[in-house]
Amino acid sequence: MAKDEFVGKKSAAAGGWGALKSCGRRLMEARRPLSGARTMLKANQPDGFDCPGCAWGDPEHGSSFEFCENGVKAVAWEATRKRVTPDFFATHSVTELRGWSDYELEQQGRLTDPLRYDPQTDRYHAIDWDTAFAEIGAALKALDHPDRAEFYTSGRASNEAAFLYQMFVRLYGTNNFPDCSNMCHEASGVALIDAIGIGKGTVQLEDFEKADAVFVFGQNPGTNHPRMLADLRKATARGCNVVVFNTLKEKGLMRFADPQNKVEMLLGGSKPTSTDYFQPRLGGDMAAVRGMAKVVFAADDAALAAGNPSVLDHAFIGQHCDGLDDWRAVVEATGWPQIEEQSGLSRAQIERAAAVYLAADSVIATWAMGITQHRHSVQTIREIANLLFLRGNIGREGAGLCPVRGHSNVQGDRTMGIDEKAPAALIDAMERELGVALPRAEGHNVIAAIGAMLGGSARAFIGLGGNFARATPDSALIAKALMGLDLTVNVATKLNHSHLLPGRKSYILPCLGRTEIDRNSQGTRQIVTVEDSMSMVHGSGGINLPASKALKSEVAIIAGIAQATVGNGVVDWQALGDDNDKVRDLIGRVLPGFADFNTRVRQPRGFWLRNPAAEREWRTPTGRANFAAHPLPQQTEWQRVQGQAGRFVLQTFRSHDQYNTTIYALDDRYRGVYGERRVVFMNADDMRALGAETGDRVDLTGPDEDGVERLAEDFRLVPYDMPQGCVAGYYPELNLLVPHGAYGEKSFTPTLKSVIVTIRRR
Ligand SMILES: Nc1nc2c(c(=O)[nH]1)N[C@H]1C(S)=C(S)[C@@H](COP(=O)(O)OP(=O)(O)OC[C@H]3O[C@@H](n4cnc5c(=O)[nH]c(N)nc54)[C@H](O)[C@@H]3O)O[C@H]1N2
Ligand SMILES: Nc1nc2c(c(=O)[nH]1)N[C@H]1C(S)=C(S)[C@@H](COP(=O)(O)OP(=O)(O)OC[C@H]3O[C@@H](n4cnc5c(=O)[nH]c(N)nc54)[C@H](O)[C@@H]3O)O[C@H]1N2
Ligand SMILES: [Mo]
Repeated sequence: MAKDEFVGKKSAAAGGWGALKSCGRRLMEARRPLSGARTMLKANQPDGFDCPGCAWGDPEHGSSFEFCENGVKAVAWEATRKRVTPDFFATHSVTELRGWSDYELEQQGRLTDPLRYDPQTDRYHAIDWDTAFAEIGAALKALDHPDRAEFYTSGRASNEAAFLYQMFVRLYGTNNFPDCSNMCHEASGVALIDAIGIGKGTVQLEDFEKADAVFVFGQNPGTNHPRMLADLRKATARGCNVVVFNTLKEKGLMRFADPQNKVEMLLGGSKPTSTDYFQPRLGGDMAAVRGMAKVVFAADDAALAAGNPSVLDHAFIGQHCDGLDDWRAVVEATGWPQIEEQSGLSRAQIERAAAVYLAADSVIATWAMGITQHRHSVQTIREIANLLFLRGNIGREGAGLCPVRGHSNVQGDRTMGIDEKAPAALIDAMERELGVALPRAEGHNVIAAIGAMLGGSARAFIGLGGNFARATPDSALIAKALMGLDLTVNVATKLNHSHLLPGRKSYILPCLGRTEIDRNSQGTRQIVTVEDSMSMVHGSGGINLPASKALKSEVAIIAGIAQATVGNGVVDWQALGDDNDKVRDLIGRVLPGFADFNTRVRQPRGFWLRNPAAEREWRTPTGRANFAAHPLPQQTEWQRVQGQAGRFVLQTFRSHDQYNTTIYALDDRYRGVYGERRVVFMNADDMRALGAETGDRVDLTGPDEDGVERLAEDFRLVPYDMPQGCVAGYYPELNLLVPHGAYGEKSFTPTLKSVIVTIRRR
């Protein structure tokens, strides 16, 4: 095959027939194609299940169906006909399976039975649930301190599962809750708590119908939040400006053909999703926003000098904000050369963006991983909040801050108390309810958990979903560390690499997926609940038959482990594990905003968790919304490598055919890459400087200041519309290049979007 054969046509627009064709293919792979189609009609409907694809909100007057291509993939993935039975492990040793790719493991299907690792045979064997629980409980009790165990959570876990899990772990005696959120929107939480008193967005879906301008920072909704495209395109159609800041030209942020629009599908049309597109260098957004603020302040000076009214919302600032003068001084002290160099945008481009901001009465800012996975992410998000405060763009219709979450219930899991920082109010409420003292010392986040594993002080790992070994930085080191533990337990739907790195004792506990019917011992159908990016809490009930009779719900599995570990003295685990209504009653007694939980969540769209900041009530120490006066970074990673031949800043992101570490297929249609994941996207001039052509093979080396050699071999170059000095490639293949010692200031999120690498031709 020609060396560049994997590079093909990019789609003309996101969505469209390509999306529908892909849906059809996925549904055919599901257990029964028709049941697959019927399944999708229940996605995000009042009497159906919450789509496990993403955390975008559901509209009030939903179209007859409310899902997207990638939602179909997520659902079909769970509804596959294929099974990983105990026979599978009789055929394949764990060492052999470690040599398989993420994609190959994924293809094997759903786990069917609880399994225990046998080091003698190097195989997993079936085991009964009670024995598994008893052995796991005994191993946890045998540790010399509860802090020796790390309790990981992935953001698909339901509210009920997450609540029980944190209660069990705290009764056991630790706050070690590394979770996927630490690698995801942690910076948003940290920044927003200080800025507005709550670590969540203030925007609801309806606000997108009322905004005059939406700024989309560091996000690829065409792949990761496809339903957002319909809202963006509706916005541009009614004259709202959508301004994109993205290092790469992403198809979905340019044009979108809505598969749910019949006329458009027949005529083959598509509509724009944005009105301006700026391509900052990696890590350059803070400088870009600062530049916009400079323009706004200058416009204000000019307005006042001309005897016109101020362009700032002084009524809002005076009544609600603190710290404007300090920030304004920092902004004025920042020079244009630094702004232009860090952002990679010209002053004229930034002036254009600022003009859109100034012309809009109501502005929304959204962002995702392109903003949160840098060293100075918290500062960048504060800068975005500052900009919105200037014109009172928060706490009113059509305006506000909107971090677009990742996993479908990652926001809910934090609400439920999956939080290593052990907030005092939560612990107080739990102690009141349970009548016993709980640990208050801060536990481990992902970075601390990795440190404890590598250092040897951690002895056990329990994973409630997810794929810790592949999602974390330094995946090669983590793999070794996991295998050195006394105990590893994974509650999962499908086999992944984290399961193949067994500690001395190791278990895989297979659970029901969200699309499957969950019946308790009385035969009653249970629902779980989740919270979306807009703080709507809704119910979710599965409609498919479970993949195997032996599966248990996550709630039942957690209750089983808990009972075997901490006993029934304080909590009747059996009763809770068998009845999600009882768990919800308990949540209602402990967590604010959840009173009458069982009734309210059964209303068609669920209920909104009140967000004080959305009503201009600021639960900050100052009682006000706070401007932050951070200097720009001394140097961005881009500035550190600039001018050095062969050195680049690498961002690791998602292809169109993956869900985090789950690889559905090997294509990335919108970026024109087919059948190949080991690629590096690079500016064409940078490729010429390397003397390289499309498809040429390269090796990448990561940072080695800590003495660790980080090498990713044999990747192929693809020219792409992006700034020079910046490159991009897929997660999780490149995680072994990301040093666990490099993380965001205050957020401790690994710098997954700014890794300094050296690239050499092979
Ligand atoms: N189908 C599908 N849906 C998903 C997921 C999935 O894997 N597949 N994952 C879910 C999860 S957990 C999450 S967190 C979200 C992730 O959603 P996204 O944040 O959209 O995910 P990424 O693929 O990491 O894309 C990062 C985007 O930011 C841009 N970017 C990177 N660095 C910078 C920068 O410094 N500045 C700017 N302005 N742009 C930058 C990249 O070019 C890219 O377009 O999606 C969720 N939904
Ligand atoms: N280099 C790089 N690394 C990253 C990122 C990046 O952009 N670049 N993004 C980070 C982000 S934003 C995130 S959120 C993390 C994600 O990290 P994780 O949440 O740990 O990873 P996932 O790939 O989402 O987990 C997939 C596994 O979850 C299990 N699973 C699926 N559904 C269920 C269920 O319903 N119940 C249970 N118990 N298990 C289930 C399956 O076994 C599947 O193999 O990765 C982070 N890592
Ligand atoms: Mo995420």
